[in-house]
Formats: sequence, C-alpha cells, structure tokens
Amino acid sequence: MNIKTIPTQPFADQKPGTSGLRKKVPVFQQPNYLENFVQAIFDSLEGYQGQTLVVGGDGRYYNRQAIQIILKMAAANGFGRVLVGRGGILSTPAASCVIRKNQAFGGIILSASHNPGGPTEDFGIKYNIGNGGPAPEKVTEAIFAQSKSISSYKLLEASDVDLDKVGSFKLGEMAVEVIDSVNDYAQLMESLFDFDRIRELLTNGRFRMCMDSMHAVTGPYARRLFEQRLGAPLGTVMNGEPLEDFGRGHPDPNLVYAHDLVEILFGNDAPDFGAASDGDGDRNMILGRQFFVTPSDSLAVLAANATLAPAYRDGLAGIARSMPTSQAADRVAEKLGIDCYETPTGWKFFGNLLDAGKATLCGEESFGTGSNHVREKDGLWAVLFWLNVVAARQQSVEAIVKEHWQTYGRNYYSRHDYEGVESDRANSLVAALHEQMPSLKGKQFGSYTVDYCDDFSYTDPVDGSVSKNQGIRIGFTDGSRIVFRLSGTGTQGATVRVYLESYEPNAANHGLDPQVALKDLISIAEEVAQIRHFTAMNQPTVIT
Ligand code: VG1
Ligand code: CO
Repeated sequence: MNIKTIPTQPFADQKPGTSGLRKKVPVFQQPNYLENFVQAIFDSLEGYQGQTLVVGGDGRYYNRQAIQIILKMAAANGFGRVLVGRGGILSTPAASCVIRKNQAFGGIILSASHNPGGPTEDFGIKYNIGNGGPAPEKVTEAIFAQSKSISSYKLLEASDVDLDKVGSFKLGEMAVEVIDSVNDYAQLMESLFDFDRIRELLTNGRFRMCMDSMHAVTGPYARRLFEQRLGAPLGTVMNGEPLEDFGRGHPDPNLVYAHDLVEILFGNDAPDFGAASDGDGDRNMILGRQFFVTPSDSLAVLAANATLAPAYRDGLAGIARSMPTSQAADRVAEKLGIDCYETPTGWKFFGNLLDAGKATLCGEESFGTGSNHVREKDGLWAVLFWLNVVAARQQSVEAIVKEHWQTYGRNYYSRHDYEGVESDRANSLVAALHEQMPSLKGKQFGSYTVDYCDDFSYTDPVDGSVSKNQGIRIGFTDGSRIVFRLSGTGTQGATVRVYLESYEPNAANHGLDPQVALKDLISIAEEVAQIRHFTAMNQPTVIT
C-alpha cells in the first residue's frame, strides 16, 4: 500500500456557499482543485480515524470520477470505512438517512442540486456532519480557512474501485461498502407514513398521479416507492433515468423548469396529483389538477395536517422556516400553540433546532420541506406526506389548500429572480439598499407604511452562534414584506432574489393570481431598490 503526500497550492475561491462549494465542472477538473477541497474538509475535522464516512452524489457529470478520488483520499487519511451508494448514487436525503442509520462520522455529498449538469455545467461538493445534516457555518468556515493554507494532500495509490456492484472490499486498510442506494431510505419512508392507505389511493382506479424525476437522482427512489411498494402503475414516474446531464434539463422543480409535468397537470384530462423533485432529490413541487401549491403553503398545510401521518400522530414540537419563506406556517403554529422559528436561508440552520427537539417540521420557500426524520430537506418525503394527507382526507389538493386558506387566511407569495447579473451591479443594488435602510421606517408607499427595515441577523437559540447579513427585509404595518438577498448557490455572476408577501384574511379575495395580488409590492420593490437600473434587466428571469 502506498500513501502519497502530494504538494499543492491553495485556490483562493473555495468558500462554501448556501449549500457547499459549487463551480463549473472545468474548475473542479483543474489539477488538485477537488483534492484540495476534500483535504481541507478532512483537515478541519478531528477524531475521524477509523470512523465511517458516507459518500454519494446525484449522478451528474464528474460524480464517478470525484468519488474515485475521494475514496483514495479517505483511505490515505485514515477513515476506517466508507459507505458509498451503488453507481455513486445517493440522493441528499438518502445520504442523510445513511449517515444517521450507520452512526457515521459524516458524509460527502456530490451535487450542485438544481443547477444544470454536464461537462461545461455545474458540479458541487458539500460535507455533512454526524447528525446527517449540512455542516454548520463554523465548520464551513474552518474548511475555507484550511483551503487557504493547504500545502499538500494525501492520496492512496490504487486502481479505481467498481462502484456498480453491491459488496464490500478493501482499499488499503479501509473498508469500502457499496450499498443499495434506495433500501435504507425506502424503509425509513415506510416507517413514517400510512403506506396501506396511500396504496389504496394509488390503486383504486380513480386517482392518478404523475411524478417527474427530471432525469435526476430520485428516479430509482420514486420507482421503488410509488411503482413497486405502493402499486402505482408503471410509468407513474417520468424522466426516471438519472442522466449525467439531466437530459440537458434544468432539474429545478418549479413551474418554469418542470414544464413537462406542468403541461400534463394543466392539460386536458389531467391527473389528480403531480410532483417533481430536483437534481439531488431534496426539493419538491406539488401540483393538484390545474393547481399549483406554493412551497410556503405546502409547509403550512403539512403542519396543519401532520397528525394524519403516523410519524407525527402525536403532534409537532415546533415549526421552523427560513426568513424569506412566507408566514403561512406561523399562523398554523400559533393555532397549534407551538413555536415557529425563523432562520437564515439554507438547511444547515435547521440542524440545531431539529437536534434539540425544538422543531419537527421545517421548510423553505425554495421548494424545500422536511422534518426530524433526517437532517436535510426531502423531496419524496414531501410527496408521500401529501399523498398521505390526500388519502386520509379524501379531498383534492385544491380543496385541501383552499380550505386551509379559509381557516388561516391566504399569504400571497412570489419570488422574483434576476439571474446572471454582473456581480458589481448586484453588490451596488445591495449597497444602495443598505444606505436607505435607516430612513425607510415610517415611510409611506401608497397604502403601505414601512414598519421596519433591517438586514436579517440570526442568533441560534441552541448554540448562540450569530449569522449576520442574511437578507434585507422591509416589513409593512399590515404584515406584508419585501425581502432582498443575493443567492449563494450560483456559479456565474450574481442572482438577485426578491421575495414578496402579503396577507389576505378574506376568503372572497383568495382567487387572485399572486402577481396581481402583489402588484403594489412589486412596484414598491422596484421603487426602493431600482432593480431595473442596477440589474440592467427589464423583468425577472424566473418568477416562482
Ligand atoms: C437556494 C435556496 C435555498 C436552498 C439552497 C440549497 O439558495 O434559496 O433556500 O436552501 O438553494 O438548495 P440561494 O442561496 O441560491 O438562495 V439545494 O436544493 O441547492 O441543496
Ligand atoms: Co437540491
């Protein structure tokens, strides 16, 4: 066995963003680039000698090559065992599940999530800690610090391992176990939901569903769960073959990118239920027949109906949502008499709340929902949860959401993204907003009066850590909000996100198109932030 220590030089740009390090594939393919980052992860950790590491990814281009490198580096650095998904495949929630089930030290997940894949598209890598969740900021900061001072990395000289057969073998001193990518996860799902009831729904000959895996990682998981375990007809899962370039698609489950599914659910003779998930399987979109469920509403509806699912029969400890996510869930929490936490964007901020038993359900406006069953958001979990609720209530998706609005009022919500903005321009937009911040309070815009304006800062209630500058919020006296933040997951230029929310208690006014209901706020956002001027764009590139 030959462990080599290879000299290297730091790269200056290995700062993890909202969810790991994401760059174009050619950046990762530079000599030593991936190796440096992996060594920086290991160097920031303590006590992993002889321990277990979980490795897997969403199957995108460069997944297999990266895994071969990581296995040889893990062996050279003294891990005792690596569990790797067959074919290198593990969805993000499945990786979280495997880490927890095997009490692994941590895991490395290879994914750029909803970003396109392929030789000139995006690749990503992130580290998850022993609770199965994304590394918290103090860990990602330590990794970044290591990446800036690295001078060598360790690699075992060995030939590539066969990732395509389930089985165990040795790589130097380290054990490698290639595991079935789906088993542990499917078992966990079966323990949470009423599979008998869902099976009855999916096989009664009346209810039809359609699941779009967008040629990304959830194909094998969705087929196993819906078609094999729950008896839905073959073909229920579309685009179910994971492809390295996601069939040249953009595996982001929203109304814009999941257009195949949207056409089916909004077409003639549409099925009753539609769902899609993203590149790495942690996001979800839920559709009813000719009906779209806003992710913020989805969190609120699931929370309000949680006791219908066996796992949550005894109720919820609390709910957590990211700051830009609508306040629909807060209303449910209030009614249930439980706490609702507001965290910065990114799943890593939910970990402590889940570990401490303060929150049971978590959600983000960006099509992410999850619970304490793992420490990642979980796309198929949300789909199963919705099916469980539909099966228990015997109502359509649309009827369930409309009834929810009647009870709690409707939080109209929309996000406007301006993608591919020059970084300097985006930074100027934020700087100009900062300058105005102190003078906005009390200011009148038509019928809206500014109640507060700040840059969101979060103090973790469990460990007291503080995260500043998490997005500029303008709150109005009637509870409406506009939030501005820059994306931390892009790989090219900057993306400006504008989040808009207003509250409508009166059911007679619940039938509006959100863009119409929010039109005043949309123009206030333009007036305050001069979005067109700074971005040099006339309209958002994506509206969700
Ligand atoms: C986006 C979303 C955020 C999500 C993150 C990772 O981040 O807004 O809610 O947690 O992606 O999701 P940003 O910084 O671009 O706004 V995924 O599915 O990429 O792991
Ligand atoms: Co994702």
